[in-house]
Amino acid sequence: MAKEKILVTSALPYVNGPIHLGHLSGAYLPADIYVRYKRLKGDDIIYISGSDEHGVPITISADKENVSPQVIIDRYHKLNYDAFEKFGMSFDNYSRTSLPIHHNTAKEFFLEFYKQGILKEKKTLQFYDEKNKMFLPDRYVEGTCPNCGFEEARSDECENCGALYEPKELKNPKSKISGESPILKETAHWFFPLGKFQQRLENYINEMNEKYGWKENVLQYCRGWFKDGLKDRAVTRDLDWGVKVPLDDAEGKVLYVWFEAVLGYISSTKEYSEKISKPNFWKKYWLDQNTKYIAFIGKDNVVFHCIVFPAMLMAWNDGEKEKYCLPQNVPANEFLNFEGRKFSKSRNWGVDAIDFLKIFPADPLRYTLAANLPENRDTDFQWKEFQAKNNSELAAIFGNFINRTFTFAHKQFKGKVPPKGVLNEMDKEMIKTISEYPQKISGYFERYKIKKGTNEIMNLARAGNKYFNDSEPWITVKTDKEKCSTTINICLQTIYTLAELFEPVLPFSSKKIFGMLNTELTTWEKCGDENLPTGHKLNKAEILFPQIEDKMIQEQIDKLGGGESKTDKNNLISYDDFMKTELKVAEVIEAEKIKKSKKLLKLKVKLGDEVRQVIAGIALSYKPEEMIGKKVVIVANLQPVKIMGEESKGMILAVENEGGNLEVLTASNSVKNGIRVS
Ligand code: B3M
Ligand code: ZN
Repeated sequence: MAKEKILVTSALPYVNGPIHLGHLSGAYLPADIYVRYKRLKGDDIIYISGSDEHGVPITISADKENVSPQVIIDRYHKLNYDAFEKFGMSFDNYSRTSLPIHHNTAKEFFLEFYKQGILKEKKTLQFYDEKNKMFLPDRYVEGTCPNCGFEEARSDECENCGALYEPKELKNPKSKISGESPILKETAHWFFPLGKFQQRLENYINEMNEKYGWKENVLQYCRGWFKDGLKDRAVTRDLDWGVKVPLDDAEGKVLYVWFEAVLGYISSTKEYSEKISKPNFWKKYWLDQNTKYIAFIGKDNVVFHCIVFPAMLMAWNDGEKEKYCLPQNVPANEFLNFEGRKFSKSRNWGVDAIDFLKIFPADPLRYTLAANLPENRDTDFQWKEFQAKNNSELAAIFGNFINRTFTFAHKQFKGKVPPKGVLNEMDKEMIKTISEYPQKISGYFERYKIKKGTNEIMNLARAGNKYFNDSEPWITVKTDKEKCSTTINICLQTIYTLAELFEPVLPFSSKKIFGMLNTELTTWEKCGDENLPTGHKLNKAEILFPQIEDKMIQEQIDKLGGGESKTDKNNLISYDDFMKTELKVAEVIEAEKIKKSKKLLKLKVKLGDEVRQVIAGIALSYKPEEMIGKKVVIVANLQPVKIMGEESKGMILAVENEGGNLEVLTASNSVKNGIRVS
């Protein structure tokens, strides 16, 4: 097969905190496995990423700690860089968007669009904090979503229902800095005409999908955006941290973080070119329409990589200068949850990559994550499963196969690869399997099915163990030494193949195995039964995957969720405090949907003689008619509130189940309405 020229990028993580396991399994591990695999195939590939060091996520973290943004980015850039290194990420370059090379690249793009006349300057009303004399972009304002009633919605976008709106539509806006209600003040911004590119973007995505098969989840997101119609997007913000808008009349304005962050892929490649003293090297990848550009991201970044960034590149390519390649595929992953819930720093739920890697080696984590990647749906990390993957698969299957084979080779054949004799059917079958395996795994990795590929490689280790068992070398060593010699030869060749195929997933262990085999890793294609010549000297075997004891896992589980609330006495409430909350059983007698809301149901419930109205965010999990007759538990003495114009007196208790649906807590029919839960 002809060698490919490939450019791979992984999303640039915001450096407002440490990356956690969810990040690793979204945009990093799958990319690294793909890149390592492609390198072994001998393709011409470059792998690029870096830190996203601008934007409101950074300035808010800095404000919280009362330090400058520079302190935050320096701290977390280093921390994440180290975590990635320990995890075995094999970036060719890991840059920072605060570098001059990036600022210049971003300004160049802005100015090109400005000169082309496609940026529109518009006056808009923006939230402004009068106390602190500053505009409040993006996450600096929180309020109630005008569409679904979600109370932590951002100034122009709701994370809960995905609605986009004008800041003036947000209800009860509060400044995150002063806590006060901001005013709306006029300010001018530059807008990129996304709508103008809609047709071309649709054509581009359709064409790429037809040629290269895009993931269904990614196509769904894009179609959703197209259906709503693409609108002009402001590409500047009133902030002083970021890439300054390169125009005279733009004091106090920077480029919108997303506008410049995606260009970070280009500037990181440029930085690499400078590091290797070949300043034009980046052009070889970016400025060739035949480059296979693959952008690995998490699902929350789809719109920016499939719509905004391609539109920007199209706009640049419309100009007089060089032409950039667009992403050929964007294999975005869904999310990884942690022990059944979303990762949450504030609730101490999850584990940071760097903390994990201080206790456990990288390969068992890489394997556990790879075997369970959220490729098509959200998946879950569980400590016990991590332990089982290490002990019952890596150690008991793969490690055991290597150990028993090496033990035989050293004890019976003086630590040398013994010759093959006459082959029986089982031997021939095993040789056929190992020579076919690389192509089989390629079939998965080429289509970004990393999870399936990883699990299939472990199946080869299973097949190796079975072959060992069925060949009974512990018997043939006494009865038929030539047979025994054949078995051990084929097992060693299988180990070679496994070490090669597992290199992308288990790079550290693979390296050790090649050390044990006293040879080097060559290329993906070179698999089969002739890699280790007869008489080749082997090194001593070492334990690759030490057992992870229950105690170590339990210690980790005990840390979860606890944190402050567990140790901090102040978070405990007294019996009297608890009794202040009146939980009561209430029967639902009427239920209807609230118009304009996907999530809310309006319920009439009966508590003894009293009938009252309660608004509940359960419409995605229950049809109105399913609720009628249910005896639910409500917080009965909650202050009444208005949700989307409807009064709500009380709150219904519900839990989220494994599938992410809500289940309301109910009492049986024999319990009377209005009775207190205690
Ligand atoms: N920094 C979002 C994130 O960290 C954003 C990605 C940028 S990719 C150019 O999740
Ligand atoms: Zn909403």
